Amino acid sequence: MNATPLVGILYGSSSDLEVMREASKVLERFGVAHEMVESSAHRNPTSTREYAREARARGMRVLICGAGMAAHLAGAAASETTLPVIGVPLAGSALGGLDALLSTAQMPAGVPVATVAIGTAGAKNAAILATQILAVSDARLALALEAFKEEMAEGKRP
Ligand code: RP5
Repeated sequence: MNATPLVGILYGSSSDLEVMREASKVLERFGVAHEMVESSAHRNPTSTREYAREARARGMRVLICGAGMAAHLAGAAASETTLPVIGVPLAGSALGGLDALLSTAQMPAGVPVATVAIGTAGAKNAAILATQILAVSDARLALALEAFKEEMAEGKRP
């Protein structure tokens, strides 16, 4: 997608890419311009901070952050931006993603991260939620979301 990205999908490692691609597929379905960037909160703290700091000025409206294990990525991004941040906890560790779920959701007051389910369902829901946030001020997306709900009612799964 070549348009200015409205949604930035950050993920912490190449090992997260397969699951986070599910978020990208959903955004493609809704025609939401986005980009995917690998940046770890722990291994690349400077580039993660800069990405979050510059996102609003670049025209982005929502960030989706997927990470596993200690999963500091969404919280680190949220601490550097006023954009809404959606966190996707990823499995793969000995704890099956429970570590990432708690690390992503348990933010202190003042720095919210909207946390979705662990893994693929969460990645898809993060993209749907991002689309819903954009649809607050976008009638085309609101209509597309209504059609999406009708499809689900008829049995189609996202
Ligand atoms: C996290 O550690 C990443 O988001 C990934 O889910 C997990 C493991 O990373 P790798 O060791 O596979 O690069 O930072």
